[in-house]
Amino acid sequence: MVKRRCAPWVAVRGCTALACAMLALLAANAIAAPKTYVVAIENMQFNPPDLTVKRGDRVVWINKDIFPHTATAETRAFDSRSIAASASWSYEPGKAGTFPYGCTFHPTMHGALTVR
Ligand SMILES: [Cu+2]
Repeated sequence: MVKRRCAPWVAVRGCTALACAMLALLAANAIAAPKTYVVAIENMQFNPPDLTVKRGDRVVWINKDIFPHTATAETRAFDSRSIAASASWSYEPGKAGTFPYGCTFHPTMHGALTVR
């Protein structure tokens, strides 16, 4: 029979494989639950300009200006293409790294997405 390690807060003598498995599942869910982050595009700026997320999280760029913008990684790791006024674009990064990005329409606009 395989012995399993159990979390210390579980009564040592009462620890069963099932209890351990359930705890592990709960812990995994708590850690892995993806989050959604919003980057507002407003007044020709990305806000926040720098954002750090985890792989599998969702990032939503919302264009609050009255003209289109893009969120385009310098490496082209992601590219929203044109985001119309009042529209949004979402992206779920799958690769870790730091991705400087900008708007292809407005070269003064810069941001950075870091994925862990
Ligand atoms: Cu722009």
